[in-house]
Amino acid sequence: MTQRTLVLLKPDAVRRGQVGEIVRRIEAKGYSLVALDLRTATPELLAEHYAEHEGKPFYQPLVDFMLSGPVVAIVLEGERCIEGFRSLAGATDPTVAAPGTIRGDLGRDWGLAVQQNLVHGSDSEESAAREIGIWFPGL
Ligand code: RTP
Ligand code: MG
Repeated sequence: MTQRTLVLLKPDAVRRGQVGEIVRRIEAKGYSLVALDLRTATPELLAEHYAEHEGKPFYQPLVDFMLSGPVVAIVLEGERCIEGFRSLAGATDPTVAAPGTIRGDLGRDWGLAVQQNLVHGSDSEESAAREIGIWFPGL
């Protein structure tokens, strides 16, 4: 089942020079890049993207973090790539993310680690369609 998913390389990934390493892992897995763009998010765009988290204690810090620098927005295509990319990314918290995963290998374990976890990946077909529409309208 060929799918598309929305991946974000968060501001910590860009700041720390990990974009190439993360894209390398995505390509090594065999997923195709359908779109890739370095851009600065806006509060409006993030309010849509993170609508499900509105009202949670980590919401505003998360939005502030996502506005702290450019992100790389990517659309991937590949066989079961929604679940597959989340597997590549590893658990949300880099402290417990398995070695071999992006967050487990490259994530930092101190400070706001659960927020600064390098990548986002859509979590379902429905989220992927919604998020691709937000970041790449018309794709
Ligand atoms: P993502 O959406 O970024 O792919 O990550 P996820 O599904 O693994 O995590 P999710 O629960 O959707 O949370 C979205 C992002 O919010 C930040 N977060 N902070 N307790 C906390 O401080 C907390 N929990 C989540 C992380 O940046 C997480 O990726
Ligand atoms: Mg999520």
